[in-house]
Amino acid sequence: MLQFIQCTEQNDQSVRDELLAGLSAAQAFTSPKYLYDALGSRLFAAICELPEYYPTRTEALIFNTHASAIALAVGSGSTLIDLGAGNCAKAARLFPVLQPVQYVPVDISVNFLRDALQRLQQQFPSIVMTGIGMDFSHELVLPDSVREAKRLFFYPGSSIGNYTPDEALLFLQRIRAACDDDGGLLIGVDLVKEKAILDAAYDDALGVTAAFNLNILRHLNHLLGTDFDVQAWRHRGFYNQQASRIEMHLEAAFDLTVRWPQGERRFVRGERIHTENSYKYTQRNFTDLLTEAGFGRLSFWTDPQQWFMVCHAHVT
Ligand code: AVI
Repeated sequence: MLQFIQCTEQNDQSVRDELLAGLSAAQAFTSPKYLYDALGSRLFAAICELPEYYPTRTEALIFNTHASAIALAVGSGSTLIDLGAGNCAKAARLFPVLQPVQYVPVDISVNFLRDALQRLQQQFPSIVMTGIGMDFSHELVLPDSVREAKRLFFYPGSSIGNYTPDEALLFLQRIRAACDDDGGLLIGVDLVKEKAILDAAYDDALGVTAAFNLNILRHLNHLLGTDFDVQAWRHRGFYNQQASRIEMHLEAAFDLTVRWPQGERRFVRGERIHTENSYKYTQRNFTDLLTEAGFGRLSFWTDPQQWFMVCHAHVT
């Protein structure tokens, strides 16, 4: 009943090429996926506990408040495919509501899933569980042991916001392509709101988000052999209203040079490395995105302040 499958893994050289291209670009950048080494994942879990970071608890409130309506829209007996499952906790809370027949957590490495899935299998012995290691930001071709009937893709936490809208469209189209006619998507989306609330959520008083952002430099030192000195960089996290997105950057506190085995990059004081975007949507523009990707028959649930939304979409 319990199976683990590791699909393609990005090799070390392609990781290095991708990262060094970003660090050497005129406007230096890194992909947000590198925020999540072991410590980064723990820091992100701590962010989710912060009073300023409303998305996690608001989404949980929506799932609790609207559980029966969500169950009705989704229907039972699905193949629940949990993208970026981590400790599988969010999906597991929904098992009694969604009653899936197969649970398929997907994360970058199958090893992240082992402990959680073994525990869950004991708790829910009648659900077939198939853990998959895959970088689903690149491809979404699932192994044959994942049932094709009634695939329900689950993508909570507003992770869709970490893609640009163009990338988000491609990603949703890939999900659409992985579904039969009875497939669907259950997704959490963060909504546009007052700038002060968004600024605080990504630049909290305790400095946990700062630590999360700065930790990428330690991760880069490990992956690339760079000599980033964390003390020389400052966290910047703010809402860019024109672009409807949070931007996270690391800013050089003074002129400095970063070196790695075959190269170096000079940064002047105030120069930044762009580490993450987190796009915020309106119900209207997210509807347009879903429609363009091939989804319809949409249902939306939100919290009383309309800060966050959960959406279910059928394929069309
Ligand atoms: C994972 N992702 C949805 C988080 C977000 O809100 O964009 C990552 C994060 N970055 C800073 N705080 C949280």
